[in-house]
Amino acid sequence: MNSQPLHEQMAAMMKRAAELSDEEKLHRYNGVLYPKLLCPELHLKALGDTKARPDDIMLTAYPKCGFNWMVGVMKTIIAEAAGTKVVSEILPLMEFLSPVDIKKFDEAPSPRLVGTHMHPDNIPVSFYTKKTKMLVIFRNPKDTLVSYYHFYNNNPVLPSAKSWDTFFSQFMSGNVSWGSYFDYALAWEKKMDDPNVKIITYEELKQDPSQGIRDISTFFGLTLTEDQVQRVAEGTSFDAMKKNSAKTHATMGNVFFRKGTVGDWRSHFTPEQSQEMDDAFNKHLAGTRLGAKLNYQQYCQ
Ligand code: PPS
Repeated sequence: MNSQPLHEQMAAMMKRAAELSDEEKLHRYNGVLYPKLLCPELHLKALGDTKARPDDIMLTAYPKCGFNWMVGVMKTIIAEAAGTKVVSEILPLMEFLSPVDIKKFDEAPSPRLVGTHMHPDNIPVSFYTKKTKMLVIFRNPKDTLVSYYHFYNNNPVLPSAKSWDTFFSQFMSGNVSWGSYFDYALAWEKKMDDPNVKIITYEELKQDPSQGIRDISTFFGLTLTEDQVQRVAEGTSFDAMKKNSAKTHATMGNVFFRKGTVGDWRSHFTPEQSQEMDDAFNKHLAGTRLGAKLNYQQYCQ
């Protein structure tokens, strides 16, 4: 929405971030923490006015679950799919939009690519009433926590994590930006039967990117040949996206594309922390369909 070049937008944001103390960087809105510079109250209040359309392409994820990967996949699918002209792009996240940006969003031609980290109950209601298709990407909570820890330490708009142990406790209690992983997961679990919602996991996409890309394109009604599927897979591998990240994410490229692996938690968690996460998973998600889809035993134990 912003017509300024990306590197200039980024530089301006970093300058404003440097003027804030860690304590000033987050604020609460309706009980949930958000980065103040990116999601000021004015923007969060205005979000509810956003008018969805049935042909919007919505990508949604809890922070650090693979949102930017999905953006790359979706953009490449759209570019490859025959006859598809893209798109008004409202990214990175709709909660960053000012009221003026929301007006531009309302006027943008279809189809629009939109994204959000908002809890599903806080996604503007029109995305449900208009039956917009939403792709949700999940990641196992241990790797999500590790990725978030590094992001706090390397993204100037967020406060730096005081220590690993402190950040671990904050994540477990939901005192991180965009709130609790488990609240978020439980809310999507309730929507798993909605035909307009598709949940995929970081781990399944990592294991078989081509199948993930076929499933995603089918969900959005976009047809790809096998050659196109392979091109999307190659163009959106971690290495390819990291290599291109100075163009797509300016100075923050190496921060958004950090390591891109499954199981990094093993070099961070103490046995006690691992047990605490296992207990939380069992309490909240064991026995649920989303819990089964996350394949916790395989990736987290
Ligand atoms: S954000 O800032 O909340 O939107 O972060 P998000 O993009 O959701 O997640 C960042 C993590 O996704 C990894 N990533 C990838 N993994 C595999 N393949 C590709 N192409 C890819 N692109 C991004 C990124 O490296 C972050 O994970 P970590 O574990 O920190 O490396």
